[in-house]
Amino acid sequence: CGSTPSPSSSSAQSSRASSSLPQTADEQLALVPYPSSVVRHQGEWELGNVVHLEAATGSETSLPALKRLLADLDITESDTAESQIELFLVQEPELGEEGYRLIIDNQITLSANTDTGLFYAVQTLRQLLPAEVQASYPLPLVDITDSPSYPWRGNMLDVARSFLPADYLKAHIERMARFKLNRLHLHLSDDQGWRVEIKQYPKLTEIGGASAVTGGRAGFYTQEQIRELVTYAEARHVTLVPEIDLPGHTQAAIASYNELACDDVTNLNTYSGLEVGFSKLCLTKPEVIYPWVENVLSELVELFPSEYIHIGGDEIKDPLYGEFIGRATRIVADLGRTAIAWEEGSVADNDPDVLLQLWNDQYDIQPALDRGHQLIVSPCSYTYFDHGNYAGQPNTYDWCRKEGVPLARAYSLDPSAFGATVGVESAMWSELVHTNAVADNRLWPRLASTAELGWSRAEDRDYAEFVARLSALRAQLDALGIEYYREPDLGW
Ligand code: TNX
Repeated sequence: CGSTPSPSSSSAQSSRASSSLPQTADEQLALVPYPSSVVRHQGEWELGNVVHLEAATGSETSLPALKRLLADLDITESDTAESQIELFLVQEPELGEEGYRLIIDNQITLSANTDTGLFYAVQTLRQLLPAEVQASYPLPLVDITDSPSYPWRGNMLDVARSFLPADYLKAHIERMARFKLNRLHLHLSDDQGWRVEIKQYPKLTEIGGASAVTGGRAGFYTQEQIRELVTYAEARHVTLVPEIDLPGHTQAAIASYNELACDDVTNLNTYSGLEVGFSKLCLTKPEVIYPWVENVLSELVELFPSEYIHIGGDEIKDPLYGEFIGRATRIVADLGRTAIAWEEGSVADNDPDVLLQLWNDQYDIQPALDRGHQLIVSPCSYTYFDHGNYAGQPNTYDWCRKEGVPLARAYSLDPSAFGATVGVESAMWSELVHTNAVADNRLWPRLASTAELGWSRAEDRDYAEFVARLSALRAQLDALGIEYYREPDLGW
């Protein structure tokens, strides 16, 4: 048993290696997202079924992640094993906060400036290995140096129209982490439902939490569940970014606390339809709504350590809208955090550190860019995964793009084309997504393209290569239990 160091080590960029390794026809390694630099050497090295781990202090999430990987492959640990995997912290400014180096020669060496970087090195190692237990684990001789293009590599789940149980979120966080995605934006409130327990306003979940879109699931996360999810996500370097959608999309809140609506509003019931843009907090009752907004957001920041708190701001017309957004973003700032608003919020007088989330491909965001705002790029014709994997897919929307958002389209987004951006986020609205299986179908494999858009350099992206690499990772998605769409481009 043990390891077999390879005799040869030419430093060719890419060289012929054994077909037992997961790699594509043009010999790219089957990695998604593809690393910034991959130097291949001829030959292989075999990881034994018993390994010796050397881990520096500071690997508090990466070492457990490595141990999970080894356990999944029935690889055990022994101090006397010949195969060695070493994790250690370095100081290499070019690797940044999230970058890492992974060297496979006569051992496996993972190094990074941070535990986050080491965690991503482990994810890369995982993709180089088979998804299931095997008799042996041959690996390519390789020197990978890798770091992301953008700090924000996100996915939004609308859990408000139709609820997704906490167990699904956990599985989803793990799946995201495998592809180095690091922001899970939770759309926690909308007309059809309120999904997070707020102790000062119990009716939000008693009434708003019991409602959902027709055919969808009701429910809510208790504060205890949120805390558990936050801890789980932190161990996977995923930040949970909460959104309370204000001042529109608030029928569930209004049905729970009628005083939030103007006195002439007659519809004070919960709502299960598909319309948008009909409900709003009563902006002419500042003495009622602002204390409520402050109280809700202050409980929210207690629950979510995220630097950013999303206040929504989409699809609502009101003469006092701009003033509301300005006040709401300042409430967030007073709580020590930074607000995010959907693009419409750019009309308000916000501090330039407020992030704007662009969703309409045609929106004129330039004035906000000129004022120094940065964007999360989510143009609907590329990133709205409630749109079909193909034109006419049942139970999908097509209002933004008649042809739907096939994988090739999703992959063709250039996040830098919209101006200063912190990164990219795909969005799964759930008016028409009512089960875990349908959520999987809408999210995968397209979310792998979001991951690559957020990580790799635009000039390195090639759809044919991406497809070949992702196709080779099918067993990894299967092992995660993902009920993905069988994308013909991938041969699935
Ligand atoms: C637009 S784009 C919405 C959501 C809907 C979605 C359906 C945006 C910020 N809001 O309220 O769920 O379209 O595709």
